Amino acid sequence: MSSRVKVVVTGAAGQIAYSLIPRLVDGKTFGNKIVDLYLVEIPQVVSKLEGLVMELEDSYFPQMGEVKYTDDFEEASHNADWFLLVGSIPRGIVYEGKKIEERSDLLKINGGIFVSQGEAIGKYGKENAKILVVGNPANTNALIGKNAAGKDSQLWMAMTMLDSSRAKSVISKKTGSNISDIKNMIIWGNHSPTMYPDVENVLICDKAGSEVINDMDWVENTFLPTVQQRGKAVIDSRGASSATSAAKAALDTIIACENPTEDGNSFSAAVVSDGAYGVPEGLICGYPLFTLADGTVEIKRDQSLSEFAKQKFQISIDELESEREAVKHLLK
Ligand code: NAX
Repeated sequence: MSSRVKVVVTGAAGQIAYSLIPRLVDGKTFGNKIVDLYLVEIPQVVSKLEGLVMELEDSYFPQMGEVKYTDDFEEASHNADWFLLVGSIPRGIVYEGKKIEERSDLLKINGGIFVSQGEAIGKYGKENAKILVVGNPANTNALIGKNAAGKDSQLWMAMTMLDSSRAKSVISKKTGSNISDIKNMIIWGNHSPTMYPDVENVLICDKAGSEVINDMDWVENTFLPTVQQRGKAVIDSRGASSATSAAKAALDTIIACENPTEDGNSFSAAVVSDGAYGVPEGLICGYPLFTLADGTVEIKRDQSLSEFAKQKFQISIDELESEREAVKHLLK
């Protein structure tokens, strides 16, 4: 295995990136590999990255390799192992004279960005590059990017790890168990309020959630809405969206992909469907995943879904299909 890893991060001057970037080079996420960073921003703010690079240099990170920054994604993408696509145009800002409120507008604007980034990744990224899309709408941005890249050897993921960590936290409080005793926390579907956090297949101190939590009223009326609306609750309180927890989730996704998954466990991310669990092929859908010793990431295929779970999951699948329909002009 190579002792260097090259990581490209977009949205590098944003709030998630400020928590994320230092921890990419702290010797924990990539172990003892030297981490080369290529930070990308839009032209209007790229100069701010000079200050961030100064801070990184001043922080004493023995595993930090080369650090560069640019507003040219193509330049950054050459031979990269990992792409963390955090940058996107958020809801609520004024873009080309129009306030962006609707998810459909968000899909259109960000869609364009992900076509060009996807093409560059397909052309210049490593054959086995891994791509984690954080910028929203994450699943559909990943769908567009993967399509434009056109390279099946590269692994495109949309981040649902934060949803999974939020769900673990709620379950640990409900059951009085430590968060590390909660495993196989699956987020099915879209990273949006339609996601389905699976309280039946989750393992709590090695016991199935369906045995430990015997309270469908709590599941339906407390657990699901709390997890599904947690992002909004953070925004309502902080006046800004989740940043440090989102950064931690991105790091946890990398660690989960870089290390074999222990038996019985899985981690959450959305990847392309090959029809698994009845999801239409090609959608980027939240699944339980595991990593093999050779670094391959696969969908865990032996989970059973109750009628209740199937019904909830279907709502999210339908949403993913309608998002795909909205961006079909961007798909090859
Ligand atoms: P910020 O607005 O603080 O930062 C985003 C940065 O991206 C900005 O500096 C902007 O200039 C940059 N950017 C925009 N377009 C770019 C492009 N084409 N190339 C490079 N950089 C570009 O947002 P932040 O709070 O950091 O959130 C980033 C994204 O993560 C948002 O889309 C947000 O909705 C999404 N989130 C996703 C989560 C997930 O679990 N998947 C959770 C947290 C977060 O809500």
